[in-house]
Amino acid sequence: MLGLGTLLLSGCSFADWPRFGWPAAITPQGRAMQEFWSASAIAALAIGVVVWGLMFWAFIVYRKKKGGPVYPKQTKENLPLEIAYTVIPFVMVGVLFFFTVKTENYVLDRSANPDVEVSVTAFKWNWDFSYPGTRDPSTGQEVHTIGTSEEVPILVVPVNKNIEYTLQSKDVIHSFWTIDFLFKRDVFPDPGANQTENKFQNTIEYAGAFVGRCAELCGTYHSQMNFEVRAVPEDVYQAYIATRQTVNPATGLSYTTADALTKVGQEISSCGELCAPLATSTYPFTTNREAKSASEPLAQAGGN
Ligand SMILES: [Cu+2]
Repeated sequence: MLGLGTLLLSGCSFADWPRFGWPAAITPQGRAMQEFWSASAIAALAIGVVVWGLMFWAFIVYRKKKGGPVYPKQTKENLPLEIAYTVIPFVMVGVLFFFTVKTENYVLDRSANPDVEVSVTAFKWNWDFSYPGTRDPSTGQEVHTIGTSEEVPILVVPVNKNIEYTLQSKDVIHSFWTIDFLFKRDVFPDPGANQTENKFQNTIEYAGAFVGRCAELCGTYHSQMNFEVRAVPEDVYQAYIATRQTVNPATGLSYTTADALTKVGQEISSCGELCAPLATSTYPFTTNREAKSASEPLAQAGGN
């Protein structure tokens, strides 16, 4: 316990400590939760060692001895002991509560001026991602990426930027869960009228494709509400957003998500897999409710 206290006081980072099953974090928010988890597990183990020690000490010292009495000495009441075993757990709960609130406040903290704002609209049964402040020349509205049964929607965001997600639903309650964020938030219809907290922020520190799911049972095709968060370098993100706001000469319409990613991938060759036109972390699931086997990626299922 003394060693643990010294560690806590020295401000040593628990990020490098054993994670005890906690997944690796890709955001500072996820890491804060991991540090709390690691520290809690280590503290619990330290207390466990003390408890096990006391147990085995009692087993050995007070074991039945040859020639001893049939019953050990009968005692009742031990006020100091009773106070100790009431106060100590109370202090432990207090410490856990303090660090829970501290971590939660950090994870839910929002800056007044996020670097990037994205709007997430859930509907039965897919996602509509849009970028406030942008303009799609074909529709005159914000740039949208809307998922379909054939195409998983991709939310393209930059790495190392503070991103604000604003969530709303068009119908029932859904839940926006990007697994690697280690964070999910229910998506309510009409958040204003329902007085639900529908914004959160984070910073993604690693480029990559991260799978997302709907985590609130929302009806028949709930399981098909998969999406992808594509965290890309800043220059790729800027090129992507710029491209989405221009007209694709090949179609006469504004660039779609897939076409824009393809174009940016050609312009910025280092983008590689991060500019793949379609989701790489998941794939569209079969909408056939009669299907007797799980969905498989199209390539594995023998092409389209
Ligand atoms: Cu849903």
